[in-house]
This record gives sequence, structure tokens and C-alpha cells, in this order.
Amino acid sequence: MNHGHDLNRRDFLKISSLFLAGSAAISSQVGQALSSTNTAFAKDDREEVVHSFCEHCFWRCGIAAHVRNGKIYKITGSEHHPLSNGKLCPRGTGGIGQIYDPDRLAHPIIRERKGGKSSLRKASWDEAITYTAEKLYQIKEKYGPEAIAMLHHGYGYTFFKEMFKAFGVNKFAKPSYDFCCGPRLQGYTMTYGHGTGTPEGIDMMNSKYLLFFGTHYGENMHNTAVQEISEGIRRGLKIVVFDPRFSTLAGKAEKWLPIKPGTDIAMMQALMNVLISEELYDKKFVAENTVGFDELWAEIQHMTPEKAATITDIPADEIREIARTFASYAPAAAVHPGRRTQWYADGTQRVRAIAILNALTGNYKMPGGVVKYEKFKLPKPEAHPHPHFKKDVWSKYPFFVQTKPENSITSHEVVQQTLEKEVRAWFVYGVNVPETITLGRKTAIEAMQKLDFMVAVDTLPMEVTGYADIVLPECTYLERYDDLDGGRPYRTPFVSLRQPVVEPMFDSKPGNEIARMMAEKLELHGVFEDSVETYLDKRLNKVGSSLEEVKKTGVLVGEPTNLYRKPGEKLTFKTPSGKIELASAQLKSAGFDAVPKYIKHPEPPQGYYRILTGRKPMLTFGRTANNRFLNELPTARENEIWVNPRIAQKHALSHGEYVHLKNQAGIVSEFPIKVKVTERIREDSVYMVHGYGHYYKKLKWAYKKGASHNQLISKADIDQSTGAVGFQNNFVTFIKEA
Ligand SMILES: Nc1nc2c(c(=O)[nH]1)N[C@H]1C(S)=C(S)[C@@H](COP(=O)(O)OP(=O)(O)OC[C@H]3O[C@@H](n4cnc5c(=O)[nH]c(N)nc54)[C@H](O)[C@@H]3O)O[C@H]1N2
Ligand SMILES: Nc1nc2c(c(=O)[nH]1)N[C@H]1C(S)=C(S)[C@@H](COP(=O)(O)OP(=O)(O)OC[C@H]3O[C@@H](n4cnc5c(=O)[nH]c(N)nc54)[C@H](O)[C@@H]3O)O[C@H]1N2
Ligand code: SF4
Ligand SMILES: [Mo]
Repeated sequence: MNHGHDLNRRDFLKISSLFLAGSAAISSQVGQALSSTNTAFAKDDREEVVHSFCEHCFWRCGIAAHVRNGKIYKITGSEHHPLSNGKLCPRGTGGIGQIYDPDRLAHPIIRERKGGKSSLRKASWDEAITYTAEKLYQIKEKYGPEAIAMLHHGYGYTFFKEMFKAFGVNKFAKPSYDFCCGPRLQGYTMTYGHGTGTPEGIDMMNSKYLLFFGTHYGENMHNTAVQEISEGIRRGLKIVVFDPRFSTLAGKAEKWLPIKPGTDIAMMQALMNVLISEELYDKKFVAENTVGFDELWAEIQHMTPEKAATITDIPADEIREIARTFASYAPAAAVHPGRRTQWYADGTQRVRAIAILNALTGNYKMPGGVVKYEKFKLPKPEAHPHPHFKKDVWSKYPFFVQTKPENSITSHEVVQQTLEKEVRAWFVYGVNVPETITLGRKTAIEAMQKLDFMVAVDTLPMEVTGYADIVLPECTYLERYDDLDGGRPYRTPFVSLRQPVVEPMFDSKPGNEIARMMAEKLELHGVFEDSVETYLDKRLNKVGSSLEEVKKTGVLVGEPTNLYRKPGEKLTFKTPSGKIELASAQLKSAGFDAVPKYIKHPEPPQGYYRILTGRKPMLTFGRTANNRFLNELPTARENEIWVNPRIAQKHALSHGEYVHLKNQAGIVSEFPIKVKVTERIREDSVYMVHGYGHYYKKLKWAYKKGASHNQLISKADIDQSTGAVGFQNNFVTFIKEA
């Protein structure tokens, strides 16, 4: 097969409506489900409830899907699942809008080239899988397995991972590592010897005083965390929020400190400075359980509240008062680590600063402090032979976290290696590359255009599918089994099951079946059990349960974790020193700062503003962009750009008008965005929610709604320790509509 070097051939292609579901097809499928004789689900109007878990974000709450006449009509929070407690966040209830989305991918699609022109056509599964297997095989033979990379997000990837392992491919990247959880995991682990987890190990409901930097609960809707904070507030919890923007959480806080963006480490150092210089820290705990106190003090002694005030724009008296109050409530006080932790390439050190602040209070394993949850002891699935493995880790960054083996390289290294033609094929599972990838939309597209072969597994005709050679339509999480969600630490350890609520619609298939078909074509034997049910049953048998049993409630719940330390308990930490590392020798020996240092970040050019981003309660970017059920709420339909009134006046902008945004590199937003004039944001910054501005017309709902945040990102700052990427050193100005 000729895969030539014609760049034009990977032009963005528009999928014909014929290959999409369409509303007529939706109703006929629903009709079929109703009349089908082999369906296991209720065909009459008796209600049946199926327990499973949500896929609208990685929190994975337990859901109860209510089925009537073969159709899901309501999704509620599972009463049995510890992460839900009978409740869901708004997005969780919106699964109906995903499964019954009339724009869904309905058939496999193949890109064909004739006379230098490309077109897309419908294919059978056999043809699509044969073609995929052939191309991947050829590329592996010619360039080696390292020329193939898998990009993934979401919980259905595990079966593909197994298949690729057996095939010898071990380049797995997830953009969510780069932006989101990578620095947090490493920053925490370098300090405590363990991560903070999802849910984070902060005993929020018993806490008296919590500090938040950025982290905007109430907009970031992690269900369990929001429930725990609410319970904490009911019990008298006081909250302090450092955010350049008055967030929803700031609205619940005792204090909102509009900190200058990018100066958080200076603020954290100043808080430590007060704790130490006024001897408010837990001396006994620090002496017994930490190393590097002198090095820490040497680094932070210059960061007095007065000095920090000039950097952060927060008055010195305020800083002193917060540090003192924090100490007065300790150990039932903590700093929350946040989730999206890479902002300016110093995220790993910022998370270390958070961990150190916590350590100074002696709140480790104390009510209301930092806690370490335990996991349900579910044995790992049996390992498959993978004789072709070359390397476990492909990332060049010394503190890159390999979460085995789902993550072995950063997504920006994959992009870079693709531009250099080292990587030739991508297999993309649940990542909307143009709207998410690390180096901005423009670079992501350039990389995709260089590929010899690209597969996208998705449920919708998202932008990413327009660049693929093969599009494989996966059914939604409500129509399939996935692997068990087990081994995540929580106060009540659990194992939960994703199971089909209804059968796959159209010609879509579960990931586990697609991966199995690929393994068969590639002649990889023994990778999968006879069926996914057998696999799940065998795993559950190991803990004395069965698939049949767990299907009933969707979850197995273990004994509650012992969260708190006993008086006199000797603590051990899995760090190189066996103690909490206030100064890190491993960072130092690799040429990094042993103690987090404040580094000044670039300032916006004249007339430009730092572009900050965050979340909306009812949306999760690519996962919900086209979900009519969620997007019909007026506040969800489009994003807005938050502008301070004095800046609005300077640019003659009025509330509600539409503008285009232009970034520092001259990129202009494809679609206009509505101006929100508000005192809730500092003058040096603007704010918009990520996940809007879709440019693919096939997303009939999401198309052209608001502006795309990712389009305006063209500068990426790489954290040289973990390889994670910050994008908050991008700046925009306004272009008024003619
Ligand atoms: N509803 C909903 N919930 C979600 C998601 C979603 O899409 N929808 N996405 C999930 C995902 S993937 C993630 S990673 C998390 C992210 O959620 P968080 O971890 O809570 O996000 P952050 O980026 O920390 O927080 C964004 C806030 O940081 C502020 N901020 C920006 N720059 C700075 C700064 O320099 N200093 C300080 N102190 N604050 C700053 C912004 O103004 C904004 O209020 O949310 C998760 N939860
Ligand atoms: N500009 C900018 N970029 C960002 C961020 C930002 O704030 N701004 N946030 C970053 C963060 S914190 C994160 S975590 C990442 C997440 O970004 P991504 O890794 O891209 O993940 P999602 O947006 O969650 O998922 C996107 C794709 O998954 C598809 N999908 C949904 N359900 C399924 C399914 O069941 N099966 C399959 N196969 N596909 C499915 C959707 O249709 C969509 O194409 O984005 C990061 N990128
Ligand atoms: S937090 Fe919301 S979207 Fe995320 S898994 Fe839970 S219910 Fe679903
Ligand atoms: Mo994230």
C-alpha cells in the first residue's frame, strides 16, 4: 500500500450524514430495541434499574440507570456506591443526552484516496479491522513498534492497552497526565512517598479550615468532593480561596484573595515563613517525621509576608492572619492539592509546596487533615506475555511518572516525535486531539498531517475523527462492559462494575469487542478470555464474589479505611529517606531545586491579558460538548469571556457584546465570544471555560458555540522534571466585531 508523503491527503474530512445516526435512525433503533426478541432488557413499561458507573469524567461515580420500554429515561446516583451516596453531579444525570445523541457515529468509516483526493466511506467492521491490523502490522515491520503510539483518555482503553502490549507497542500517552494529574502525583509522591488520589486524601468533611489555590469546587463538580465540602461547611468548616477570579467556591468562603496569577509559590512560601518564624508549626511532628527542615528555612526565610505582598498583591497582614488562623485550627486544617495542577511549568514544585505546608501543621493522618485512603484488595488481572517489549518508559523527563503501562510518554513528546517522523501511526481512544493536545490546536493538526496512519475510536464525529484514516464507532458507556474499577483508594474501598444498561445501538461496538477483533486479526493469542463476562467473573471470583452478584448493585464495598493515626503511632513514608521530604535530595541530584522556589512568570504584553480557564458544572469539554440534555440550560449554551469593568472600559466593550480574541502569536478565535463584564476577575486576566468553539459541523449542537480555548493556546511551558505542560502563559486581546 502506498502511504506516500502527500500532506494534503490528511486534510480535515467531513463525515457524510449517511454514516451518522440521525434522529430518524435513533427512533428506529429505539423501536428495534423495543421489539427485539433477544434483548435481555424490559420491553414493557415496568421500570428496571441497572447499576453501573459514570463516564462523564474520571471520578467514575456509581449510577442507577432507569429503563422503561427498552429505553433509558433517567439516570440517578447509586445508593450503593460510596462515591455517589445516591447523588450525581449534573453531568452524571446527562448520560441520556449522550446515548441518544442524534449525531452519534453509527458505522465504521474508512478514508479512501483516489487520484490525490480523499473521501470517506462507510465500511463493515471486518473491513475496518482488517485494514487497521494490516496498516499497524506494516508500520511495525518497517519502523518498529516505537513508531506506533496510543493516545487515550477515559475508562474503555484498558482492552486496547492489553492488545497493544501483546503486539509489542508500549507508547501510551494521555494528555490528562500532562496538564492535570502528572505533577500532582509526582509532587506529592516526592514529598510523602504516595500520591493524593482520586478522591483526594483530604478529610474535608471533618476539617475546620481549608485553603484552596485555584481549585474551583462548585464549578469543578467532583461529586463526592462537593458532597464532602458541603458536609464540612454544615459542620462549621471555614474556607479560604486564592484565585484571581471570584469562583463559586469563593462565594462559599470566609475569604477570597484575588492573588496575582502565577505567584502561588511565593504565597505558600510566605505562609510557611510565618508558621516557622512565629513557631506555629508542629515541632514534634516535623522533628520526628521530616527531613530537610534547615534547607527549607534557608530557602524561605527571605519570603516575609511583606515581600510576598509585593509579588502576590495580597497584603502582608492578610497573609499573616491566614497563616495564624491555619495554625490555630491545625491539625484539622489543610491545603487542598487541586486537580489540574500544571499551570506554569512549575506545577510539580507548587504541589510540593502544598504538601510541605500540610506537613508543617502535623495534619498527616489526623481528623480534618491529610489522610491516606486504602484500596479494595482486588488482585490485578493476569499479566499477558509481551515478548516484544523494548522499553517501559519512553519519556525523556527524569521525573515522568509511569503509571504502568497506561502512561509511558507525554503526549507532547508523541506530537514532537510525530513531527520528526519517528512516530508514524496513532491509535486515538477518547482524546479529541485538536481541542486538547498539549501544544495547541495548530501543532496538533500539523502532527496529524504527518502521520502515515491514524485510527480514532470515538462515540461522536468529534474534530479528531476528521483527521483519521479509520473511525471506529464505540458504543457509549451505557451500552457496554468495561474493566472493573477497582484499586482506587477511598475512605470506603470499593470495586465497581460497568455493565450494559441497553444493547449497543446502530453498528457501534464496545471497546472490549473491538480490541478482541484486532487481536484476532493480528494473530495475538491468549490476550483475552472467551468473553468479557468470563474475564470479569474470574476477576471477581478472586475476591469471593461473581459477576452475577456484582451486577445487582454494581459495586462491592469493603471495610472502611482506618484514616487516623493512633497516639504514639510511628509513621513511615515510602520516600528515599523514609520521611516526609521538605527538601528533596532526588530532585537536587537531578539538578532541580530541592525546595520549591518562586519563579517569576512572563507578564502580558501591553493591552493583552492572561487567559485563565476552568470548568462549568454541567459540562466536561469533549465528553459533553454535543450533549443536548446538558447544553440546553441557558448558562451552558456558550462560553463567555470574563473581563474586569475597567478593562472593558479601556477597550470600549460592553456586557453581552460579542468579540473575537487574538492571542500573543496573532491567532484569532475562529468564532466570537460573549463578553461578561464583572468585578469577579482581576484586571490583568480574563477567564473562559474550556470545551467550546467546536469547528466540526457534524456536531450539530456544539458547532460554533463560543470560542475555543485550545485554539488560543500556542505557547506551552514544559516542566523539565515531570514533562507536564502549562499553558497559562498565553495572553489575549479583544477584536471588536465590525
Ligand atoms: N463540571 C466539571 N467538573 C470538572 C471538569 C469539567 O469539565 N466539568 N473537569 C475535570 C478535570 S479534567 C479537571 S483537571 C478538574 C479541574 O479542576 P480544578 O483542579 O479545580 O481546576 P484548576 O485549574 O485548579 O482551577 C481553575 C481555577 O483556577 C484559577 N486560577 C487560574 N490561574 C491561577 C493562578 O495562577 N493561581 C491561582 N491561585 N488560581 C488560578 C481560575 O481562575 C479557576 O477558578 O475539574 C474536573 N471537574
Ligand atoms: N485548551 C485546553 N486544553 C485542555 C484543558 C484545558 O483546560 N484547556 N484541560 C486539560 C485536561 S485537565 C484534561 S483532563 C484533558 C482531557 O481531554 P481529552 O483527553 O481530550 O478528553 P475528553 O475531552 O474527556 O474526551 C474527549 C473525547 O472522548 C470521546 N468520548 C467520550 N466518551 C467516549 C467513550 O465512551 N468511548 C470513546 N472511545 N470515546 C469517548 C469524546 O467524544 C471526545 O472526542 O484536556 C486537557 N486539555
Ligand atoms: S463527578 Fe459527575 S460526571 Fe464525574 S463521574 Fe461523578 S457524576 Fe459523572
Ligand atoms: Mo483534567
